[in-house]
Amino acid sequence: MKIGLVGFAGSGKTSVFNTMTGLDVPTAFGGELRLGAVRVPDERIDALSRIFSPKKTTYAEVTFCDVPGEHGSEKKGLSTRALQQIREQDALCLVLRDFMNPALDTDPDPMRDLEAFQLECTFADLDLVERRLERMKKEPGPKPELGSFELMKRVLEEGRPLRTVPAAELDREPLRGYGFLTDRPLLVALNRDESRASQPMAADLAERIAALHGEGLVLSASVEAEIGGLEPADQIAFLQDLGLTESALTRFIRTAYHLLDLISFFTVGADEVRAWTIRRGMNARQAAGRIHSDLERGFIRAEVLPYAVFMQYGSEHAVKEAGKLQVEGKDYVVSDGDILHIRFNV
Ligand SMILES: Nc1nc2c(ncn2[C@@H]2O[C@H](COP(=O)(O)OP(=O)(O)O)[C@@H](O)[C@H]2O)c(=O)[nH]1
Ligand SMILES: [Mg+2]
Repeated sequence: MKIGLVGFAGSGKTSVFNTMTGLDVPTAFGGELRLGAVRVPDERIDALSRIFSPKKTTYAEVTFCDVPGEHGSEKKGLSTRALQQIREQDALCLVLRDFMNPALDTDPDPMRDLEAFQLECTFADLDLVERRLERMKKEPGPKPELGSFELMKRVLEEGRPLRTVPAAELDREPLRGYGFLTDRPLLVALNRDESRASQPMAADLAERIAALHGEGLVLSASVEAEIGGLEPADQIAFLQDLGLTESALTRFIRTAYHLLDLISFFTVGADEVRAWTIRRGMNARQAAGRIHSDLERGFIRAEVLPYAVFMQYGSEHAVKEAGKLQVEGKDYVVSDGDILHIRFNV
């Protein structure tokens, strides 16, 4: 699962990528595509780790990808290669510039950049849809996808992203291989300079993002970079000076995680407290398979302990005494925050 940091050159993608991954990629224009694993902060794991004092604590991770977003041949728009790289991402995080960048000759205008990006993605999708429709017309025999493609053409011609079409109206399953850009989950990060980091997003921009069925948030890559280099005690004072209460990074990473429809279940013990990532809707047996294929193959049952219940009783023993331990079969749909013990036999 990859989340692509996308957008135009100079918007701060590499800066955001560096603060999240702790890497130190040069923030020059262009550059290469980079991948970085990012730990998903989770207070529940912090709390479980305090209780179990395990030898090892493991957080969930997501992969972020810094997509250079080079311009096309006419020095504007995105190049074919950039669009192809964006197509390979599971979710898109559009970084919009809202600070003066001396290397660019235009003032920041996030709405302009949002519309430009949205338009490029729409054209790229429309191009795919139209070409496929042309081919379908020439092919003999049944065309089960015709209705879907005609619907997508109408939606895109109206300037709407495909992600706004409800699942009941468009069957995504046969469309997976196409990699439609406007169907990807979208997170819009407005990248501000320090002085305006605490101001909320302008209402018109927030409304536009909502209309595109995206999620929006404000951050400042330069603030995040500075926080990263400070001692914890200094971090709070630094944030307060800027009118902020917390780093935006935690919220950013968590939002991206949920955008992918990912949830975490936990395993606990003296050796390790660990968060595991699954897609929402997976059952106990599939979840067991994330831990080890033996657990999936030899699955017998899952002992389930929702995090909130565990915290209410304070220990596994107390939960059992109270008769609150759930014993579930393979079809049980795992919830975010479930603590699982898989019983298996191979
Ligand atoms: N003032 C300010 N400058 C930033 C911020 N984020 C990035 N920059 C600067 O903008 C320039 C381009 O940033 P970079 O991360 O390379 O953008 P990219 O082309 O989207 O990867 C660099 O000089 C950064 O230092 C920010 O939040 N505030
Ligand atoms: Mg860059």
